[in-house]
Amino acid sequence: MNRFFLAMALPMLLLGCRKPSSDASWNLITDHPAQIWEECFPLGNGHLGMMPDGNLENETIVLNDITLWSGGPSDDSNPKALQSLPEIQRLLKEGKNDEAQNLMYETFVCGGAGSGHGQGAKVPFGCYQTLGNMTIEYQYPNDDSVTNYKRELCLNDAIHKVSFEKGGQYYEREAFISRLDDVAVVRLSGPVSVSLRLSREEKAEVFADSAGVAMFGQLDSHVEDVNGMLYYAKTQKVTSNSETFIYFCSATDFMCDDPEAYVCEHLQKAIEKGFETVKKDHLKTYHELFDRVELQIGEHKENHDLTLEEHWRDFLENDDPWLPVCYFHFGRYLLISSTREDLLPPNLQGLWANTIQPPWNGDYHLNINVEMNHWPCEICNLSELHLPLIRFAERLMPSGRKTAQSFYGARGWTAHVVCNPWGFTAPGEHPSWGATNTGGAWLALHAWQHYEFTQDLDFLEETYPLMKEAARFFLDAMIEEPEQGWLVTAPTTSPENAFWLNDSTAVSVCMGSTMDVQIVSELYDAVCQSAELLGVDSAFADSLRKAKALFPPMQVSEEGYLQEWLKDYKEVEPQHRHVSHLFGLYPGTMLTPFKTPELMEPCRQTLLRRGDEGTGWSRAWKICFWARLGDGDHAYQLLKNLLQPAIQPDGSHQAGTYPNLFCAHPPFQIDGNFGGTAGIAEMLLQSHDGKTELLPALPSAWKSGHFKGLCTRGGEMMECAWRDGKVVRFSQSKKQIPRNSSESRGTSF
Ligand code: FUC
Repeated sequence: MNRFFLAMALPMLLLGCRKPSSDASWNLITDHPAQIWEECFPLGNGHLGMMPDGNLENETIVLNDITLWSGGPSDDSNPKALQSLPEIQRLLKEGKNDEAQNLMYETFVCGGAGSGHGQGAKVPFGCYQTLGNMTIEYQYPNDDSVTNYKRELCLNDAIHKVSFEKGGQYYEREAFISRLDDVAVVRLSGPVSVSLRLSREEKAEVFADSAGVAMFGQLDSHVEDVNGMLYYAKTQKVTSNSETFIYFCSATDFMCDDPEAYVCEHLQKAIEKGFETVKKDHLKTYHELFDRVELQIGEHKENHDLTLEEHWRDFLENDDPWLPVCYFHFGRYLLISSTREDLLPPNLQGLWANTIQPPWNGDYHLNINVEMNHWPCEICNLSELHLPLIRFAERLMPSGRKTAQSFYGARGWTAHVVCNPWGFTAPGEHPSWGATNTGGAWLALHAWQHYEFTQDLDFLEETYPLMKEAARFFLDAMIEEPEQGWLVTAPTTSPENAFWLNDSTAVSVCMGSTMDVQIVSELYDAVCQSAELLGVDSAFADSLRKAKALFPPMQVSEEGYLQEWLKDYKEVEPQHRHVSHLFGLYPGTMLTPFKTPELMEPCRQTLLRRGDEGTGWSRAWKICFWARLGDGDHAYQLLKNLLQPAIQPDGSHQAGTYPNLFCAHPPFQIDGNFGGTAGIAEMLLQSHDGKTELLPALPSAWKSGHFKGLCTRGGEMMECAWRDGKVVRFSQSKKQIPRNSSESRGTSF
């Protein structure tokens, strides 16, 4: 364990920091077109997304728009729920969890179809959908064979390139999506003529004229008297001398009143500006975000032309650090590419989906996934990209209040597990996974975390109601369990594990799961601290403190691990992918070597019992846990497991990483990318225990390196260099508070 505490090292600070070389470029390179979607490199500007396959004759570019959702706002209340709540709670108090769960199947689920058991496209819940495909057909002057084919994504510039030679001619395709101009642009050079098509499996009318190709349609809402979402997409081709430029934009009526006007205006502006200016502005706005952080481990390879496959082999066989560092930068790239202040947070697939019905509806899952998507935001200096999630949570409040009232008779707001941009906050259709009601509280804690890292009191004041009302829900809804008189959530689950009741019946529903205790404790603390900082609500804060004193303590099982439930039940799946009861270790901050030294060994035992496997995101979470435990080598082991190639020789998919570096649950789910990025940062810098620690969990494989721009709670940016595993230089500077415009609040439900 290599812990270097800032407080003890002030003299070093004065030595200053020699500027490390920062011109390392991070390019994902391959020498062949993509055969499957998970080989295509993603482009995005937080609104529009593109994944070109780089094919020679017929190139397919999968298109996305982060706002494109089917479904619509629906009434998800269930009149039977509140009536049956006392009976469910009585059964739980009597230890009849199985009977409580059975009753919940009938009464304590959302009214209606909920998330449609993953088939949201058919029900009001809806799903995130692909926008469709752009197909570019290329006609070359000769049919000579192709040499020197290269397909690459430059993370430093957010530019995708395909280049090759054919018949003695050099061809290049360059693509990027501008954040500033909100258009995608492709530049094609070389003697080739191209024709363009837009297509979509359903709900699409396509119209082509000399000005370009437009595609528009309306998705199904499946809600009576509610119109489905309208979208409009258009591409225009501009030819000049030996180059062809393709401009593309799309919009929906979720983000603006008139999608067609939005698209035409943006295309026209960009075309008038011209490719070079649009590109210059793209680079400027992108660099402003991406260049905030540097990370380099070991010597940067001079050979810039190694393919991703070659780097990957070097990592798996020789522990070469290029791949994990690139994975870290790729995570920052994905975050910048998949969200922007005024729109939606990244969903289960970020903003990249190639189907009408993506896995799990491509939705916002609140029992780990969407939160994990945001773990890198603060530490990786992309604070403003946290705001779409926090605004999303604020927009959930009206429906969350109804859910609190109609299911629990409680004030405040709550949200459960599955969630969409239409404000779905009710329990899911299956109590075994859908009954956890700390989803809203977990989201509210993101507002507190944003404050901790930015120290922005205006922001805290603005978002205080989000946290306060989330806390109020639990003040009303928690009940006293009969044996110890502890205050607990009921009914609830420990996502998404089950336990053996009386050694024979597998049940999920319970009272006071450890994760709930931890989330609500941290929420109450955050509200009390906020109230103090803002000089408000002292009586309310007192009521939270009093209630918290009655929460169950953390309990250690007979076998030495942290108990997942109130009782020492045995898990149905001891290696379950969720490690919910370690929420307090990460992303929470209540279990630390400083505050709870006696619980560090039980946390370790919990992790050993869960094992080092699991879905992609589960491995990413475990990197973070081991980093918080200060065990860099174990964190590194999990990083290695996360970076296992997902596609097997027989074509099957396993947990790990796809050829384009997308995380494989499997299938592709972006949470693991973000969790892995946050985990790497957490190995290098921690700041949750009232002090800043440099290299708190440095693996022995990472002997030397430097980072710059990672952030701490308290609003500092850190720069640090190390050699032989020891800090040789560091410096810190104040971070600027990111812009927090009230215009970024977007559509309300
Ligand atoms: C949670 C996880 C699943 C999956 C789904 C989208 O429910 O338990 O593994 O990631 O979200």
